[in-house]
Amino acid sequence: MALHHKEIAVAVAAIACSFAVHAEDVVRIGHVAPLTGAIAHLGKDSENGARLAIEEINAQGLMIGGKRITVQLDAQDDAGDPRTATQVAQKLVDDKVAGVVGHLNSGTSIPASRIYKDAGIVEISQAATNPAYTQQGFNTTYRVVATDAQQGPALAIYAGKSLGVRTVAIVDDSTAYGQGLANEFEKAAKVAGLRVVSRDATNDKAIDFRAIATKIKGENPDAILYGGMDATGGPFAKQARQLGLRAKILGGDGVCSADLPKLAGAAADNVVCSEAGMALEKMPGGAAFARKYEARFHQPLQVYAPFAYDAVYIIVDAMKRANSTDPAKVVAAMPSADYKGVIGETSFTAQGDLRHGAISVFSYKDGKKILLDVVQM
Ligand code: ABU
Repeated sequence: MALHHKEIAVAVAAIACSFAVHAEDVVRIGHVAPLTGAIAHLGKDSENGARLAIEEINAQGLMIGGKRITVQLDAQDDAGDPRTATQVAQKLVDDKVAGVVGHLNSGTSIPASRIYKDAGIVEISQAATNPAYTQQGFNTTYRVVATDAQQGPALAIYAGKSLGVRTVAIVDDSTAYGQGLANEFEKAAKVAGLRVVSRDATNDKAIDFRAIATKIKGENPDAILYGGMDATGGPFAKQARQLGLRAKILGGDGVCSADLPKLAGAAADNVVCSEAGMALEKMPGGAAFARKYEARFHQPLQVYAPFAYDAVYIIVDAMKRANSTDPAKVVAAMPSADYKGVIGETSFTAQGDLRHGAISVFSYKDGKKILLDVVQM
């Protein structure tokens, strides 16, 4: 039967209306990390954490402002590259995300943060530890990990007191993170009475560390602080062992992954590293989170998944308290965040740092990461 013009117009209007309602009810949350390159495994781990949170939130059903909201993950790859990070940040602004979990690296989080600040969109880094990230005076910039101004001293004090280290060489990967951690460690080591015998720099794409390791072997330090990620820290530890260095290798959270033993081989047993948060086994929801994560993704979590997971919930919690998904209202709700999640209770200083951070110290034995100590900040 043929439809009249009026009936067709009503049908078209109804379809258009249903699309409009659907579009309004979808809220995007961005996630940014390196999904390509040498630390893609860390980026994917973080993305998995964010994805898990969003799947749960949608399954539970989210009502905001009297409307049913579906949260969509806007997952982006910045390749750990500062220039790509700013392009990706602009894409997320153009996508009209309500908030961003990211970026993973300090060297990407810092340049991207200005773009989110100018757009009035909250950014919660799941991993960036360089102190400068939150020192820019932006009301949109937050993180759910401790800073290297806490991690560096915790490592130096642990090395001096618990490992009996008296002399230390320092190597960094010339990134904002690696260099920043090395600086903070160096200051604290000197205060703790350790003697810093040398300072060297490599880069985050390096694969051959034999020249630096050979030079340090001649200096015979008790330990070497490596400021960088596991993709270079693992081979550094492995090559140092092959050259016969006896020094302990100290690293920060970038080194302290589940994959380190794959990258360092047996030399992982010579590594002592820290995480800029509570150890998974001590987190209130850590064990349950690890089970859920492994059931969903069929792999062990690396480091940052629980932090990205809670960061999504913190943004959604801000939406609920604001009763709005408007980014400006989400930003306005962030200073009063007090969220109890997997990583513990998260509330922020006026600057956007954690009010109550922790640093956890680990070693490796037979390919397994072992908790040595937790320092509350
Ligand atoms: N915190 C280590 C990995 C992320 C960063 O670049 O800070």
